[in-house]
Amino acid sequence: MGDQFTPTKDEKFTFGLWTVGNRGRDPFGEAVRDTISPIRSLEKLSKLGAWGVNLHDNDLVPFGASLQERNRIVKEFKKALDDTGMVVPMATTNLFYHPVFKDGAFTSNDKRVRHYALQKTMQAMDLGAEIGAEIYVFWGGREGTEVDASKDAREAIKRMREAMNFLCHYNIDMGYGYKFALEAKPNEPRSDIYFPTTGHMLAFIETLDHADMVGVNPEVAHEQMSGLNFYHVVAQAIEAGKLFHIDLNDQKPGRYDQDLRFSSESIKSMFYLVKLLEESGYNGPRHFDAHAYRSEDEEGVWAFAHGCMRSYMILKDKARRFEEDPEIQGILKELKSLGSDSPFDTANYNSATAEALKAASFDIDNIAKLGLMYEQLDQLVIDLLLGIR
Ligand code: GLT
Ligand code: MN
Ligand code: MN
Repeated sequence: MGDQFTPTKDEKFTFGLWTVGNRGRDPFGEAVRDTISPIRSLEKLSKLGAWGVNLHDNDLVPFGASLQERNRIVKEFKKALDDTGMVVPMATTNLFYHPVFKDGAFTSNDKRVRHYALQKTMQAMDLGAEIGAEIYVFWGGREGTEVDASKDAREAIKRMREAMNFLCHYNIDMGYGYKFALEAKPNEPRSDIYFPTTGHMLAFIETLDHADMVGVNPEVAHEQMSGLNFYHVVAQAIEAGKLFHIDLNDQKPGRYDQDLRFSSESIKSMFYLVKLLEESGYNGPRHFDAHAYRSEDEEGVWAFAHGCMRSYMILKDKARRFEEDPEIQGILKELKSLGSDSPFDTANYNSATAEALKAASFDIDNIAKLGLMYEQLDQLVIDLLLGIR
């Protein structure tokens, strides 16, 4: 029996096939779970209340499959989508697994690799379009270096721009209408990855031929690996009109990319994130890019998937309570009205305002004495999150 936190398809929860399909392999040990087929994932996730799945080309069609094989797999998968009422809102390319990508894909020093990466991406875009994807993610996991002598970092940026421009043109040429979403990560599997944060991506996007077509896909773990405040990262992306997709998971500070169950660690940060997503009117998928602990069997995988969605639902409810809490709202109202009688209109510049502002006197010693009630406010949030409010 469900409760008020039981997910429904209206929430637009999605999982990468690679997430529930993660077999627990790590650099020190073999797989601990059997493969879960894409069709089984669709069935199980649909029953749990998810809206859809996302995939890399090779999560569905094995590397090197014949055309005939590919078409058979796609046909069966499309039937399973219909049967389960699931959708595929996002697709992406695996440009990191095969050894040919050991020095990057779009930024490789070998021009043939750069061109092969474009070919593989175009084919994967064709596949995504065939199964209804509208968002296309680019995660350049291998686009980096260990040896900076090997590549001028400015050249790598230019190569990435050339690839993105080419693929934007292909998107237009084919009439696919994809929105491209660039995903940053600071390191792992490379020692240093180019465009290490979402902020770097946002700056890069503005230099592209079709900047409008391109936004970001921030991932909780990746920004937290850099010690950044994920809520601030996403707020900037939203404010710029560039949040095209999001990778939800969790991460402990100072570790490798853990891809933990959503909100299993940074409860307070994830509260502000969910509150932001819900209040901003972000209408895209709530995508989980995480995986179950290596200790788990298949049951544990479904418990993990359920847990990601459940925590989101709980935090969404907490966000509603925050909005309805008279004490919290009372403090916020006071904070918003601080100094509201200051008579200058600085939203629109004119020289008269500038002159008047330069001549004005401010009672800064008195202003500085004012306590801001942040201690009280933060404790109210803690009370709320810990369930006694
Ligand atoms: C890979 C990576 C993720 C990316 C996926 C999309 S693949 O699992 O760790 O962060 O979002 O390419
Ligand atoms: Mn990701
Ligand atoms: Mn990750």
